[in-house]
Amino acid sequence: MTLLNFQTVDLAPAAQDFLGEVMKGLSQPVKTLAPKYFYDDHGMELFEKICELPEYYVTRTELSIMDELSSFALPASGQLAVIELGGASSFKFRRLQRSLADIGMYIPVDICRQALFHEAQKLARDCPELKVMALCADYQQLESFPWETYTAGFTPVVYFPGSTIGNLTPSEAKSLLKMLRRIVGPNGYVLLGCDLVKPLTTLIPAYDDAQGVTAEFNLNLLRRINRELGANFDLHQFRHEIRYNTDENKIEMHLVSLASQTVQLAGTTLQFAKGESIHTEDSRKFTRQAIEKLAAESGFCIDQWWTDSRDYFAITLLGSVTSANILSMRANQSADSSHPFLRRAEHSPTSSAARA
Ligand code: AVI
Repeated sequence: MTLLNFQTVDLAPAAQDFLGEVMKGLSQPVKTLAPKYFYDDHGMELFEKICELPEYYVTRTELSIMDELSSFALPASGQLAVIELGGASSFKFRRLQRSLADIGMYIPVDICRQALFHEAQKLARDCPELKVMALCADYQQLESFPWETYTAGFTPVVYFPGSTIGNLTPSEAKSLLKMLRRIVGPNGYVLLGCDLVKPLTTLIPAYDDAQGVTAEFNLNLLRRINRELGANFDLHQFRHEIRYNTDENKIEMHLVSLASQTVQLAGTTLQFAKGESIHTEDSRKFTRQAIEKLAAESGFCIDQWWTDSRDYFAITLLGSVTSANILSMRANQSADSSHPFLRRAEHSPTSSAARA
């Protein structure tokens, strides 16, 4: 059956240079591997398990904030076009639909073509009133995409949940937000999930759980390199390790070599000293000031900020810095109740503006 509300656009993103990036990362004095390579099929399954772990508060808390909002509207004219980065699973968008009023169009963006198109089609079938356009593209391709052609008449809102922004370096995060500012224009928004700084007694177990699922997720990267690139990593000779970098407020994931050993990869012999680590991921934790700074450097300001009762996670609505919203924010400081962004937010006891 043809769905009139569904279309796909395939920008055919270039295949990633897995071998080149692995070789480069493992040839440096401090060995690294890029976290984007965690997500093969097994890695995705493991990540889903992580999201359900008792120690991993991130997903549960983000969803609870969204549910608490119950219903909120943006001060936008017309319907919203929600553009979700990493939208191969429509799970979070379906929750967002329950809270955010007036969504007329949904554009999930991902490089995983098959999962993206399949999920988006299911959503279009379930929501006949919603226009769904699945866009297979990498982030670099988004800048030159003719957004106006597809979203004319809608207010664009980029949705970037899960604190995935925390897995980027500060300069990557800033470049991404600057690009998003250009995409959404002066009247659009970014709805950003950010994990917040919190005590280590909560943070460390979230990345080093009792069942060892996160350890398996980390080690699976070596398994993937063995399978796809023909390397011979012995997974028993590496250990998952978590470090907290207090200067940069970030959890670091490492794979530490348990012995002095060599590994063969594409005709090259890689040396590992006993105790040497491969740095596989950073997961940055934010303060409100850090997000404000990042937003300001990218041409945004915080229009709204919602957290949970423990201040573990924040959902942040970033709007363009325009004279109109600066005036509106000033007015908000003197008269909360008249603020347009709080039309529905007073339902949320933890909306910081509502608390102020
Ligand atoms: C995807 N990302 C937000 C996760 C995080 O918490 O940084 C990835 C993750 N790594 C280990 N556990 C979860």
